[in-house]
Amino acid sequence: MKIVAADVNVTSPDRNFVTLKITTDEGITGLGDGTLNGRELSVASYLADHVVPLLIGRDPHRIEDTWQFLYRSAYWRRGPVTMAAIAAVDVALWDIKAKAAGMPLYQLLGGASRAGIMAYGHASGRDLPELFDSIRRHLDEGFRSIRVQTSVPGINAVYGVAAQTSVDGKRYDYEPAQRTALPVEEDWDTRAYLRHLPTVFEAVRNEFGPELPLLHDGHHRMTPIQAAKLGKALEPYDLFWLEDCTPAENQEALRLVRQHTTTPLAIGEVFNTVWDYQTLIREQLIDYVRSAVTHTGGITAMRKLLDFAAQYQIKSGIHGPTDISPVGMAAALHLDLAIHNFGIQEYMKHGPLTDEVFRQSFTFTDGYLHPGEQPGLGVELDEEAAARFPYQPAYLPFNRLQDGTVHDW
Ligand code: EZ4
Ligand code: CO
Repeated sequence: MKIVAADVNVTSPDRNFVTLKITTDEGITGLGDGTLNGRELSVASYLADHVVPLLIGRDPHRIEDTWQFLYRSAYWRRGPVTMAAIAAVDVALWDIKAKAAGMPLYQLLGGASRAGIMAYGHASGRDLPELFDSIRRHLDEGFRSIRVQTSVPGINAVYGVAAQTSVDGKRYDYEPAQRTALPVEEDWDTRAYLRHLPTVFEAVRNEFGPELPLLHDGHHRMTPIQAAKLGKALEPYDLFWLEDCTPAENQEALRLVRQHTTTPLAIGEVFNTVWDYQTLIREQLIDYVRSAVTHTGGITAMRKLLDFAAQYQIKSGIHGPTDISPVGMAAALHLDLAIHNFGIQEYMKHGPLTDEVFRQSFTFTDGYLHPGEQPGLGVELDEEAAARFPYQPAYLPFNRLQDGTVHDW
């Protein structure tokens, strides 16, 4: 087989998505997700300008060779734009291989290791009544694990709270990127957050009991000692995980957090290679790997990363926000089903327009996702529908402290 075409599609139903479609001389096509929230056009350009010309004429079955060729021949290593572009190619090639085999992709990855994929949803509220309603709604929808985010007294806009007014009026669940010409400015106060959050988890445990797995995302805002303090304060409420408690650049920060708390730690949604985890995994400083298939070089690289983690009893918690397209989600689901060290899968439902553009075969039943039995990934791109939603600039917000200092968002 030979690759005869590779086309980059940028579309904005509900939000922006970058999709690579690879076509073979046998008429089989494969899809890959290259969406990088707020920086979509950079990946589209990296693909169209530098990757597509290299793909034409190659054998689509040679996935490992193509991955190594794209990674090593660029000379410049890593980085989210490069790794998202490589992921788009890698996932499209796996889609093609599985379609050629007439099997759902998870079969080529070793077959199912479980019946379904436990997913967690995003509950949030500006106050406790609103948060409890949101948790109940998620339970009604079937979720059996729930992430909890709330507003904090004294802070106007906090990451993860869906009911905060959005500038464009279009938040369909919690989508932090907004279609504005400039990034929206939010505010932050770590001490106010540290005082408030344990009271929220105490109230949630009192209302919903001890069994429900609860998660929380610190979204990179604490120093190591603050994160250690929060982890300790949350121990009575038995979190499934505390995510991104410190900024991701410094792996050694997790040593300090780890020394002080038994709250399980998850990190990695902004990482893009196994190297970002070297210390974290080898020293067993984390419990869950949060990378997205889309931002980490695709299935080929994620499989190796998760196999490395497995040697240390560290499990998967693959990133699955709305900025991962249905194609990227499908790739995650096939991997989740096949690997042994599966932990949990993040699942935020996409908006209705996204579902018009991407036809999907996955199911969500009683809290468990399944990628379905279609050959390949099980996702089709409706290019006519996609063309109705041209790219719209959108940015993630940023934070300033009370005195005006820019803070991690
Ligand atoms: O803010 O994907 O755990 N999920 C998250 C996400 C991220 C967005 C950024 O694009 O932290 O909501
Ligand atoms: Co996160």
